[in-house]
Amino acid sequence: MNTAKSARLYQEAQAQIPGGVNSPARSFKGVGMDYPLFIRRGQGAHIWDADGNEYVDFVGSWGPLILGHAHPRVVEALQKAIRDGTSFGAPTELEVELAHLVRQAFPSMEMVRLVSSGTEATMSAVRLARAFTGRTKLVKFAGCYHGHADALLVRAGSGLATHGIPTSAGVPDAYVQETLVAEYNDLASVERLFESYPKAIAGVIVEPVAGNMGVVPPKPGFLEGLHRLTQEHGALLVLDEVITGFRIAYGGAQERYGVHADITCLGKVIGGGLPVGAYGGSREIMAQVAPLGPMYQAGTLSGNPLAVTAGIETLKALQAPGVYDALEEKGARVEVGLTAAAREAAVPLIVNRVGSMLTAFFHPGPVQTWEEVNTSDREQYARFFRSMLRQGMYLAPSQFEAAFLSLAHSPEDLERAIQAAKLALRDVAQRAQS
Ligand code: HOZ
Repeated sequence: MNTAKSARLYQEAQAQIPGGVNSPARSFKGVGMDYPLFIRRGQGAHIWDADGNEYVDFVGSWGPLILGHAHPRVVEALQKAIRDGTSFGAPTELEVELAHLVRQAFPSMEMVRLVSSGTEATMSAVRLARAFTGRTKLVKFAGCYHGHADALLVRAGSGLATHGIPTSAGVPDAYVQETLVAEYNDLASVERLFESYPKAIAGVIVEPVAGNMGVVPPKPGFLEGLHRLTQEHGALLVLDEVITGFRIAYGGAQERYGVHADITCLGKVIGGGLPVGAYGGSREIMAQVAPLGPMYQAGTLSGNPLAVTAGIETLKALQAPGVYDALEEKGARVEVGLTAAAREAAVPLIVNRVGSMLTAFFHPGPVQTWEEVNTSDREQYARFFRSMLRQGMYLAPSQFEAAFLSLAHSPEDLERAIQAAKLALRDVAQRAQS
């Protein structure tokens, strides 16, 4: 595989952009490669790099592209919308339409504020929980990642876990003191924090299905327990559905698990590949948000007409009958195929999956906590990744991320991926023996 142009672009990028990437998660360092691929275009489930090599894409821009790349419906709507102007910094009818679609899908979001990214959504949600309760402390979970706002970069997953940065430099100690860290899928660890800090905790923020430490589903009762504990202690439950919203069901984890959120954060799929985030909750909570109330949050490009157009078209496409059954089926095919391939190669591997998001952990299993995730064999993942890439399969360059399937992945794409995985796992097994 010739990737000379990516290598050259990386040289140029490094001179101008820290680490040559605009987000650390994109670096290939965690999988032992010298440079990331520079991507030139995508169509359906496929992408092409700067050298013209084609790959089946299992990253999907880290989740937004549930319809696949350059979906005709989204492209056509964007082409029309762009003729009317790209940004007004004023209300538009489109924003009202997207807000309406979001509220229909998430009944707990009686009001919704649109922002431009998942990071903005979670950062604003935390501020809102503090404004509403008049408390300052926040509970988050080790290995969960909620974007890069200061309060949330404590023992975080995703790129921080990949690059061994448990808590970011530059976050003042005073902020770190306000962030309490519990263990995912361990209700007792949350209970202990509520006991230790009575009437001080504003909220608990959680990825209802952890996706940023790789996929870790909630144990039965975990989300319900968080709801009960927050209610008992006068705190708010903030569900970060940036990944799971419109992904694991149209109404996200709230629909799939029947759990209630006080504040919901959305991103990724609601922008259909353009930058949109959102947060929302009951009318009473959202009445805090300026100009209704005293909690300030703003953005020049919030509700941007192009971004909102891509979101609206994506959500409407997801309303077609059978969409989530199809995603479930594709996910199951990959899970079964990978599991069988690992057994055949005698490689300890467990596939964690919820719908169309999944992670193959190089671990004998079960993987239900951050500690278990963290004992996965990252070297084996890296070897697997490199072999898959050579065979035209583009995976996340880290053991601590999810793979995403889209409606565009064909049965042939998935079959090819499973065959490639067989070879890759054999390679992993041979190296393990040598
Ligand atoms: N949430 C994504 C990774 N888990 C973000 C991707 C990025 O940081 O570029």
